Amino acid sequence: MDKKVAVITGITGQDGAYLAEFLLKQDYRIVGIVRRSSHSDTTHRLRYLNIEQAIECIDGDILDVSSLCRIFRDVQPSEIYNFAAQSFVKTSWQQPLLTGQVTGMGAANVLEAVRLEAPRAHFYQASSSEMYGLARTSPQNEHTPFHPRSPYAAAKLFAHCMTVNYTESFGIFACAGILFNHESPLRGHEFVTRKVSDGVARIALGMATELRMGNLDAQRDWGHARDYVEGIWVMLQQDEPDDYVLATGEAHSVREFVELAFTHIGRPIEWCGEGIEECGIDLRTGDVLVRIDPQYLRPAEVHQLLGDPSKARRHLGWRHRTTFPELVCEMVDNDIAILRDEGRKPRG
Ligand code: NAP
Ligand code: F7E
Repeated sequence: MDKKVAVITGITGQDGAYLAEFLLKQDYRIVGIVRRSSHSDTTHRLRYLNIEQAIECIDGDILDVSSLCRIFRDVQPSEIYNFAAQSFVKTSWQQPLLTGQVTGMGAANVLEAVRLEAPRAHFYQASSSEMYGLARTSPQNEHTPFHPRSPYAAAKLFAHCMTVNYTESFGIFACAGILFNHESPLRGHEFVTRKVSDGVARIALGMATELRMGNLDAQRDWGHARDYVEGIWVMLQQDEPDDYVLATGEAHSVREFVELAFTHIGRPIEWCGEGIEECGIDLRTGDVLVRIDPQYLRPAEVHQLLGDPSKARRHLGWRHRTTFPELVCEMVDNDIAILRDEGRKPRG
């Protein structure tokens, strides 16, 4: 039997890399769309997972429909995963139009290329729990109304609606996974979990003395990216397209994440002060390890997100495996290992 062929946009990102690793184990041929960059090391996550050589990377950009049409025509994929996006919420206030173009219109471009060149392919859109924003009810499920709070969330909502519309209008098999935050050692350093795991690792190794944070009281439903890409794949194996929430069903605050990370390196902290005067103090030495820095606050915060993944459990048989403490410890241990390795490399 011929191999199944998957095209992944955003393959150089966290989810693209983990999905590629998973699909290789299912014996897929994998084509990754990689945008042009002036530096050569865009595939470091694929290398970290030791799969770089097994992937066919093709130049393309989701802002350029002609590149998408060319690739879909040549490759004739059975499955298309659209992960490409400007995905950092904070940046979306500084670059709202670019975020709208890439995260919103970019998805519409991919859908249009699917309609024109690969109408029988199964399509996945990376929708986001950020679309719930100022949610009216908790936990959030597939029926919860959306209230986007950032240009990123507004762009994702446009892409989400277009995905539903392409199924309803053209009969395209298009699924949107509404995914709550998922993290890993491959997470970008600007996101809060990786910022904390890297910062705490540096403090553990004596390479830094403090960590500067924004809103410690924000709560998120954090899972592990490796678990979530399996749920994404199962969505595209169903007989009918549908939308699913993937989440753990547990919310934790940024504060809890920070506390667990410091406890893990044997330097538990206690909190003192209020507002931007608040700080985290090392229980043993009395040193200030965490400070609040207003530059990390957002113009409009999403205070709490908590997902209800029961539809995915019922219909797809999916559930997360990695617990919150396991995630925190894995990320901190990984950053300690990376920093130690860098320290061992010869200089020059
Ligand atoms: P990520 O690590 O930020 O990866 C984003 C990817 O998009 C990168 O490969 C990036 O390429 C690529 N990209 C950006 N602009 C592009 C363009 N114009 N053309 C082609 N590729 C472009 O994101 P992630 O965490 O893996 O998330 C994957 C998707 O799921 C994103 O759409 C994100 O918004 C969504 N999502 C993520 C979460 C989460 O918690 N991780 C939750 C819900 C939804 P470069 O490497 O060249 O920058
Ligand atoms: O922030 C708070 C911040 O940037 C989480 C993306 O993958 O998930 C992600 O979006 C929370 C926010 O992720 C800092 O204010 C406090 O409340 O890690 P984040 P995000 O905004 O939730 C969704 C589902 C996506 O779809 C997105 O693509 O943490 N926070 N202090 C901080 N955040 C950051 N980045 N840095 C801080 O110092």
